[in-house]
Amino acid sequence: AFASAFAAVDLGATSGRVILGRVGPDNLDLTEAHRFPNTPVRLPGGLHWDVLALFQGILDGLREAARSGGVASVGVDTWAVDYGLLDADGALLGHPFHYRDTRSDGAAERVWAKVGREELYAITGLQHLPFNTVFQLAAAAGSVQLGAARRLLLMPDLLVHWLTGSVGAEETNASTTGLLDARTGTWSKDLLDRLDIDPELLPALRAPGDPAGTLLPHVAAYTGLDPKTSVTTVASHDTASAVVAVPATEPCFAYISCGTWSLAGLELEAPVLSEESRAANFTNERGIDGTIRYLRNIMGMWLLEECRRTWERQGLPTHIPALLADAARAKAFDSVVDPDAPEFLAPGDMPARIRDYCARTGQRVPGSQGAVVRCILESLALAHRRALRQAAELADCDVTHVHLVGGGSRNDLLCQLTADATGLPVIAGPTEATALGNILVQARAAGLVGDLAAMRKLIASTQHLRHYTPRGDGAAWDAAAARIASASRTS
Ligand code: LRH
Repeated sequence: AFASAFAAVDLGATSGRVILGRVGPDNLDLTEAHRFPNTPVRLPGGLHWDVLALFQGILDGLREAARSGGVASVGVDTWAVDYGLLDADGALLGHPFHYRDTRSDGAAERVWAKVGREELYAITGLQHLPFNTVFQLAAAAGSVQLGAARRLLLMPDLLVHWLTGSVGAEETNASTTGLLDARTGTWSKDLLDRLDIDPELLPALRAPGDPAGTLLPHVAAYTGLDPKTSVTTVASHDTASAVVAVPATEPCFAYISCGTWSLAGLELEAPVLSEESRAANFTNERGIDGTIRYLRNIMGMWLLEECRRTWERQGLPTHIPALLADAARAKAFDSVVDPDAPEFLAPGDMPARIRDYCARTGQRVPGSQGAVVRCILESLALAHRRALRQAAELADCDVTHVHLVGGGSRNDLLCQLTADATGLPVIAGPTEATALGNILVQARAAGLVGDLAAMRKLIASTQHLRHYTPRGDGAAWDAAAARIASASRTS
């Protein structure tokens, strides 16, 4: 018997979902109430999120959830770094920018002129990504909108604000802004001051598990949910929620949260802020209960998603299972790319960019779609290997196996190649890690589950997991790793 149902609102880069989770002492069961597309919109001023369509999708999803029975509470997670600005009347100023918009190109240099690159890392512990909130704000400096802004709300906080009227900054996601002090976990007054960012813009922090208010009357009326339904702060950075749901039962484990991005790393008790860590571009983002997500962003399934969109425009086959079957049959180690090369970040003709990369680095140019997909998956497996080995070394941790969670864990070939490349057993699943983490934090706030270890035990005992053993072709992977190292030097 299930005790209560919790609604997880989980927005990803390509779709949003409202998922119902029923949590009991020995069961944890998910059903998808509603799924809706997340289609970014290009305007003359840049690439934006269609935040009104997203909010409407959430309302429709909550209405579906209400139809299927009682909802104890609601939690919201999305991707990191992006935000909306509110004016003095509380109105949204313009449309939130997509992190893949190019307006922050070159903004980092302006920030580093005020706070050096090394010092910025020593304070925030954040990996360098050109779209970190701190750089987006530098790109917006002097704009009419930023001038009129009284509040900055990160995406999940904005959506929670529209559901409840409450204002706050959830701390796992705040840790991706580049404005939080990694040691104290609070907004860095020193940074805000030196970067001329009005501290009043940033709301008070709140922690996963904190109450975030109840539904506004018009939200309750539209969805049919009880107006007293609470919204609970969850780990609103999707990756932080996914890490909650890693079914690890041992202290030192590696994880890869694999979706549009691959986030590969470790869970630590304290940040690693060394110069070596900065040079290797590892991040110290915050997890729940004071944990540190020590990881690096890898371009992830974005490469395949973007190839698929290109092929669709070109009238070529786009059925993913068929493409993966072609890739499984394609020749191994024909060509590899560095998935994190800057040219792969923005939307565009990804197959052409991959071919250009291979040609430029003197490798065989993948011809067929299957060859392109094979190149992507081997390149990701190599990047997983690189990130996990470096993380283990920098954090001085003995990794014995890898948990691969998220949508990418459905990709059999990627899981096997990751086991092969890392030389470690891979435990794949759950695919719905983010929604599960969102739901478990709500269930804990309701007193239904215990600490992080207990949550993970519940995941391990209730969710379907698959095991992959390395096939022992280590020498071939070593050679491929050496090849990509020299290719990225020449590219
Ligand atoms: C994954 C993710 C990742 C961030 C990126 C912007 O969805 O949240 O952790 O770096 O999106």
